[in-house]
Amino acid sequence: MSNKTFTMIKPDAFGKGHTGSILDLIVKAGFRIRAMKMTKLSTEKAGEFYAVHKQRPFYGELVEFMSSGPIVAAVLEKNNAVAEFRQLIGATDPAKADPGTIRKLFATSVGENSIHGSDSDENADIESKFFFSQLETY
Ligand code: 3AN
Repeated sequence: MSNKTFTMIKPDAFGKGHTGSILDLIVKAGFRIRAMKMTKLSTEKAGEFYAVHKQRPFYGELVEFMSSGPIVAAVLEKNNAVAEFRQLIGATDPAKADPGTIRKLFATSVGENSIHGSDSDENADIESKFFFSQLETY
């Protein structure tokens, strides 16, 4: 069990001005921000980030959406961070997400679901390094 996870506030939530509210929920849930940046992914970079989903039918749509506008990427720290954060963001499909979760509050569809959270310690590490150098992580 590691104490770090990686997140992105996705273009839908960023575009609707929910970044501040989402960061507030994350901090109030006890996560400490260890790295953070606002950026915009190229289609190449989005494709690379989601390469594990290359064979899935929604891959093209996902890459297009994730490169459609700015995102905020961050590394978060808390005990049992990966599992606790996935609980905070809720199910992939916002219609199935528990009340009070970030996806229930802000997301509109399974594709445009407002926020990413790593699904394992290994992926948290890979995803953090995709966005942040050691110098940018505290
Ligand atoms: P999660 O983000 O909850 O770990 P994954 O890993 O199954 O979910 O999917 C990665 C991303 O792919 C999701 N966050 C969502 O944006 C997109 N996605 C997943 N399933 C679908 C789908 N059926 N249609 C469109 N996009 C999808």
